[in-house]
Amino acid sequence: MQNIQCKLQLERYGTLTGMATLYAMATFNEVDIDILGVTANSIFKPNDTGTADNTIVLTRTYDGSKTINAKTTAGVGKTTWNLNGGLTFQTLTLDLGIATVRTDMADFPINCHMDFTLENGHYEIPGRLKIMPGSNVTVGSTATLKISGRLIVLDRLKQEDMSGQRYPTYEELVAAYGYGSGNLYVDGTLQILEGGTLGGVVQSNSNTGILVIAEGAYLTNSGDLDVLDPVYDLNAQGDHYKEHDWVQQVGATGTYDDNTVWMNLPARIYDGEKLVALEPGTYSSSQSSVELTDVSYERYCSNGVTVSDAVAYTGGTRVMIACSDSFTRTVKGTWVNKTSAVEITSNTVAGSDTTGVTVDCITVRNEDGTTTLTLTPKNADNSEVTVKYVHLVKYVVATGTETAQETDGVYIIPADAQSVSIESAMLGDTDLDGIVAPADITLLARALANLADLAELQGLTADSNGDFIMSPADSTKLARFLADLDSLG
Ligand SMILES: [Ca+2]
Ligand SMILES: [Ca+2]
Repeated sequence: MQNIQCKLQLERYGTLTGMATLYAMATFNEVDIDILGVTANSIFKPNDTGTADNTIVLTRTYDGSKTINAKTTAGVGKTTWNLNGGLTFQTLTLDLGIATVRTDMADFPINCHMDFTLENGHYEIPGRLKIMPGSNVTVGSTATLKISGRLIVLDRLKQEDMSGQRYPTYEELVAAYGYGSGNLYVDGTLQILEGGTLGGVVQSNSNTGILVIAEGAYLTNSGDLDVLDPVYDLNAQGDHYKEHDWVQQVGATGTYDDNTVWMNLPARIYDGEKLVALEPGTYSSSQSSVELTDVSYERYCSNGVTVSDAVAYTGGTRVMIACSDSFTRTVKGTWVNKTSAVEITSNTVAGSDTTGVTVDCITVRNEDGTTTLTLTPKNADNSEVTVKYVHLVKYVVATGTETAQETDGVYIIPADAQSVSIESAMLGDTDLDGIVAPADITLLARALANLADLAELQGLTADSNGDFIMSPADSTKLARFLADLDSLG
C-alpha cells in the first residue's frame, strides 16, 4: 500500500493518506485510504483531545534489511510503528463507487511487514484485528489496550497458493526475523471487555504486564467444534461457526480454489509449565523466556489445504476435515492469576453528571494477599482525562472502616479487607459539583475560617497544591488556576 522507507512522524492532528488502485468487479478502482488521522474513516484514529497540541502520535521507521525471500513479498522490509498518546483501531471502509469494501466482517490483518508498539496512553479495538505470523504488537508499560471487539494472534499459518499468491511460510519468517509466530507482548495493561474476543498467546517482556479479563469475554475453545462430527459441509455449517467468536477463519474460499482453515484458537498464557487457557480475572506478568515444543491446536481445514489427510478440491461442496498441528515456538513471559477476592461495593465520581468521567479500577492480588488498586479516570468516549482527580478509597475490616493511603498512584488494600468503596472527584472541585469554579474558592475560604465543614472527599479536593495540608496556599493556587496562571497539584 505504501513504500515510505524514511522515518515518518505525525502530530496528533496530522493525517496520513494512502492512494490505492484496487482491482474489483473486473475494473481497477482508485481510492484514497485514511490510514491515520482524527477522521471518521481512518484506520488508526488518535485520541482527539479537543485542543491543539503538537504531540507526536506516530513515529514510523523502516528496516530494509528485514526482507522475506518469498515470491509475493520480495524486497519489502519491516516497518515499525511507535504510537503515542493513545488511539482507536477503527474499521477500514473503502468506497469504490460501484461497491463498498469494509473490514468489520473480517479481521483486519497486521501483517509480518508491520510491528506496532503502543508506547503510552489508552488504545481501543472496537472492531476486528488480527496479528499475523511474523508481526509483533507490544503494549508498552504505561499503555492500556481495551478490546471490546476482537483481537486474534496467529501462531502460524499454512497456506496454499491462490492464484500463485500466499502468505510467507513459518520457515521463511524464521529465516528473515528469527521467529515465525505472531507476537502480542503486554508490558502495560490489556483489558478484554464483556463481549470482546481474544484468541492466541499473550506474552510479556517485563514484570509490569496486567491482563484484566471480564466475565463474558470470548476466550476458550470449549464450544461445539470438538464434539461435532469432524466432517462438515462448510456451506451448511458456516453460519454455525460464525456464532462462535473464538473460532478463527484464515484464508479464503473461491470459485476455483480454496484454502480456508477454521481453527480453535483459545486465548492462552504461559503459567510457568505450559500454555493454559485464560479465564476471566486478573493476571500479572513476570519476565522469562521459554522454548515450547509440541504446541498444538486443532484445525478444521477445507479442501485444498496441504495437510496429510486432506483431499483435492473438486468444486461444489467444501468438506471440513479435523487435523491437529504441532510446532515449536518461543514464549516470553510467565503469567500468574492474581484475581482479587476484594469486592468493590461502589465506585462513584462526584459531579459525574456534568463531567461524564468514570474511574476504571484494576485490582491485582499480591503475593502476600494484599490487593493493589490502580485507578484511571476516563472520559465518556474513553479518551484520557487530562485534569487531575483525587480518590477516597475506603475498605472494611473486622474492626471497622479504614481509609487506604496512596503511594505513587496505587492503593494497597490489606489481605483481611472484605470490601472496598471508591469515591473520586476533580482536584479543586471543593463543592463536588463537577466543575472547578470561583464557588470552590469561596467554600475553601469558609472552611479555612471554620465557617464550613468539609467531608473527607472534599478535604482531598481542597488540597489544590498537593502538599497534603489544607491551607490558604490552596486558595491562592485555585485562584491562579482559574485565572489560567497555574496548574493544580
Ligand atoms: Ca465546584
Ligand atoms: Ca494544600
